[in-house]
Amino acid sequence: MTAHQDDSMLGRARVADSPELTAYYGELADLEAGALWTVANKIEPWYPQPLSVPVLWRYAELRPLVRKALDLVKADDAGRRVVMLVNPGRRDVSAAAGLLYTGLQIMGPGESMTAHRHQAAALRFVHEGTGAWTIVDGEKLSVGPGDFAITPNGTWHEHGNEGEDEPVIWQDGLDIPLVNALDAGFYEVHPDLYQQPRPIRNESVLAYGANLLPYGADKWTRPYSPLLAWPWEPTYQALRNLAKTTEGSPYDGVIMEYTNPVTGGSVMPTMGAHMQLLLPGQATKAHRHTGSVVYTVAKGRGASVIAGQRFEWTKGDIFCVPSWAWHEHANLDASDDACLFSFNDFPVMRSLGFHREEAYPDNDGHQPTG
Ligand code: GTQ
Repeated sequence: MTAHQDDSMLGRARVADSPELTAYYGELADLEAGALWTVANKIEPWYPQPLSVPVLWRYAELRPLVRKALDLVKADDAGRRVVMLVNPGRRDVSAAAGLLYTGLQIMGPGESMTAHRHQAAALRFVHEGTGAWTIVDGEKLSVGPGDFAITPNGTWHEHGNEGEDEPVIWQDGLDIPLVNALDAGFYEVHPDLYQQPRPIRNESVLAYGANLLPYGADKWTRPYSPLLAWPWEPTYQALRNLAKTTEGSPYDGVIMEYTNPVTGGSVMPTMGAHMQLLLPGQATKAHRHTGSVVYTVAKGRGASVIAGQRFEWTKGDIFCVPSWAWHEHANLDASDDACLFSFNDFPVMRSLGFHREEAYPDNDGHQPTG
C-alpha cells in the first residue's frame, strides 16, 4: 500500500465509534437512513475490490458431470441443460466472474429445445460435438468445435443437436448478472414455441464472413453484429497469419477481437470476445485492467498467473480473471500454439468511461508466485 492508500490518512472517513454515535446510527436506521462515513471507505474503495476470485475449472473434471446431466434431466424440463460455473465470491448472483455468467450446456443427439428471448445477451463457444445448431431470429446456424456464435439481447433463439451419435457440449456466456444488477431483466417464451427458420443456413456467415461488407450493410442499425457466427478455422488462420507479422500485445500475445463488421466494434453492446494465440513457449507480461474476463482454452496447454496464483490449463479448461487482477499467460508447449478464447464486459467499461489499464511495474513485468 502506498501512503495515500492508508485509510487513517486525512481525507478519508475516520470517525471513531461512541455510545452517542451508536444510538444515532440506530435512530437513522429506524428511518431507513444511514451515516455515509460509516461505509464511505468501503463503498468508494481506492481501487476495485472484486468479490470474484480467480478460478480454474478443469474440463476433464466437469465433463463427466455435464454428461451425467443428460440422463438426469430432460432438456425440455430443464429449459436449458446447463452446468453453471460459479465463482465462490459470486454465488449470490450466479456469476463466473464480475457480472458475467458462464455454463456448459449439453444436448444429446437429436435433441432440440423451445425458443425464447430475454434481456440478457448470450454467446456460445463450442467445446465438442458436431451436430449443434441454433436459430437466432430466424437464422439457422450450424456450429462445431471452436466456433463462436452470438445471441444478442432480445433475439429469439432455440438450440439443438442434429448429430446422430455424439452429444454436443458448448459453453454459454451471458450477461445475466449484469442485467439483474441493473434490475432490467425480461424473459419471454416464443408464442409458437418454435421458430420457422429461413431457408438459408448460416446466412450471415455467407453474407459477412469474408471480411467484406455486402451491399445493403449500411441499412443495419441494430446495436449488435449482423454477423452471428465465427467458425474456428478462419479464426485460427487469421491468428496464424497475424503471427507472421507481429508478436502481438506484450500482455496477450497475438490477439484478435471478434467484431461487428459494420462498426468494427464489439459484437454486442455488453460483451466482447477475443481469440488469442501464444506462440510455442511464449510468455506474456502481466497487466491489469477494469473489466472481467472468462477464458476458455481452445487449443494447447499453458499456464496463467492471476493475482499471484498460478493455474495450469489445457484444452477445454475455463478460467476467470476478475476486474483489476494482475494476469499473464504462458504457452507451456515448446512446439505447438496455444489458443485462448475469451469473453468480457469491456464494452460496458468503455461505454461508461470505466476502462483503465496498467502494466505490472516490477520484476520485468512478471508477478512473483508463492
Ligand atoms: O441458451 O438461452 O446457459 O437463457 C443460461 C440462460 C443459456 C440460453 C444459459 C439461457 C441460456
